[in-house]
Amino acid sequence: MNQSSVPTPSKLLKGILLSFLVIVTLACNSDKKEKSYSDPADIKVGMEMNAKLTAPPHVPTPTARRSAKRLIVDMEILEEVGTMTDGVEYVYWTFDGTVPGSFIRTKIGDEIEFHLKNHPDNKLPHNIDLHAVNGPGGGAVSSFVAPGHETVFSFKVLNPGLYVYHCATAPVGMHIANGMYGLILVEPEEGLEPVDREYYVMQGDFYTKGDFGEPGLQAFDMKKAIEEDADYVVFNGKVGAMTGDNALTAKVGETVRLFVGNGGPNLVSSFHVIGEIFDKVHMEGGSLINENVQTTLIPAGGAAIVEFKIDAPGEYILVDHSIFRAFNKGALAQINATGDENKNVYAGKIQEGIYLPEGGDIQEMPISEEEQAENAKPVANLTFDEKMERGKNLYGRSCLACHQSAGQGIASAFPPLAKSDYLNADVDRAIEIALYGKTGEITVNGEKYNSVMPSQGLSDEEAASVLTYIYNSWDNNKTEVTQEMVKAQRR
Ligand code: HEC
Ligand SMILES: [Cu+2]
Repeated sequence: MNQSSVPTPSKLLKGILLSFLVIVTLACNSDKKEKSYSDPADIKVGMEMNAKLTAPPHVPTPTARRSAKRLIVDMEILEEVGTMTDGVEYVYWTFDGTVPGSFIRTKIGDEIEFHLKNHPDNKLPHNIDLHAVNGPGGGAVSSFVAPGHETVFSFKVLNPGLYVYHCATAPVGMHIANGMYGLILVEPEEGLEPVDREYYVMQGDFYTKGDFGEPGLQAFDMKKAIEEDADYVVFNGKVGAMTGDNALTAKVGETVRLFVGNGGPNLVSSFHVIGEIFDKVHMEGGSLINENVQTTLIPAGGAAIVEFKIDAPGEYILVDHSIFRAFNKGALAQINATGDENKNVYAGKIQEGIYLPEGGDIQEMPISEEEQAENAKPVANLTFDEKMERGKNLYGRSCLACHQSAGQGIASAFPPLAKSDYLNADVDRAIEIALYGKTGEITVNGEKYNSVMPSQGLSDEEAASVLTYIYNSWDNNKTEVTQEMVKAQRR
């Protein structure tokens, strides 16, 4: 054996020390964002500060440039009637009057002094369970508060991430189903990376005595809630909270960050933005970042932070990709992006042809015998206002997906109903189309369309309402369509 190859004890020690040094330096170099604390519980807090809370879809300003503080959070619980969708009202139970409740933005090490007030007009006691709390019930145990009272409790935020808060008063499911949830963000010491826009979006499922769209003040339905048979699945508490005039906005070239939560109470969200790929997802709202994601799963009582850059102008649609929820239960929101086109990224339509595998015949929407019987039932004539209300609702359910939110249509595919010369020229023809669909070439406002509109299976009353709504919107000629006019066009 060659003696020199056996290290002496002193050589061995040197070797160990050296490699240890290398490891330590490497570790230090790779961890540039070195933490200034070893245990977040030891972070000293500075002066007291009142938290600025925001209503959805807005979020408070970043905390990167401030130190940890004693942060006073003030929240008021309100039970009040709100709008679920046009013509449908619901008694929401809320944190600060909105669903979801106010967004709370904190920084790791902050000591939160939480003031929870239960308005004297409220009927029930409530409390709050914040998933950002390390402590019994996430604060629920200390925050139980009767109407006309205020409770104060405090906690220190130790784990960076995006967390759900919710009411946890029995029956817990009912308090959550009525809208008692929101998000609290705990930023890391260095803050989140700066972006151009941040928004607050939270999904929730609702259970009403009447089915989707049934007008009036709708009561909570416990049986449907237990069976997880949701009538509404919505973003930010109602159908259309972020569509049309309320759509979120962004500009081409900007980076957008969405703080997305899911209050449940029951359903898991397959969160997707049509036309975008998430450059980054902070999975489950925690520290793990995934890249290049199409759809991210957001559990009930969970959250995610998604980030993307807007590369092309247009409408981007936020959906729960359990897709009937999006088009039939309300889980749909919109980002309108303005700016210059970038043909490199999206060239638009470069060729157009017609493909009609079924020979171009009008396709019938499948319609059950029950529905047929329902449609044949005579209904009392509605007033103009009633028709407008019902029509708007029906438009959102049956026509919007193709003809778009303001009747503007989609170029080369779906003709506009807004200021449509074709529509305004002949009401009987429009009734026939609403009843039986349409195929073959037509010209609307100088543009040719040659496509298929499937039959919509409308009752006389529905056709009269939706057409009255369309004729009395978007600069059309204000025709009022009656059930008699519809009957006359039935084949
Ligand atoms: C699946 C998509 C789709 C849906 C849903 C739909 N339409 Fe259409 N609609 C079309 C297409 C496509 C045409 C053009 C047909 C053609 O080229 O012959 C059209 C044409 C029309 C026209 C005549 C053209 C114009 O612009 O004035 C009217 C009126 C109309 N639709 C009303 C309605 C109403 C009312 C509803 C809801 C009850 C509805 N549509 C739902 C696709 C749709
Ligand atoms: Cu409650």
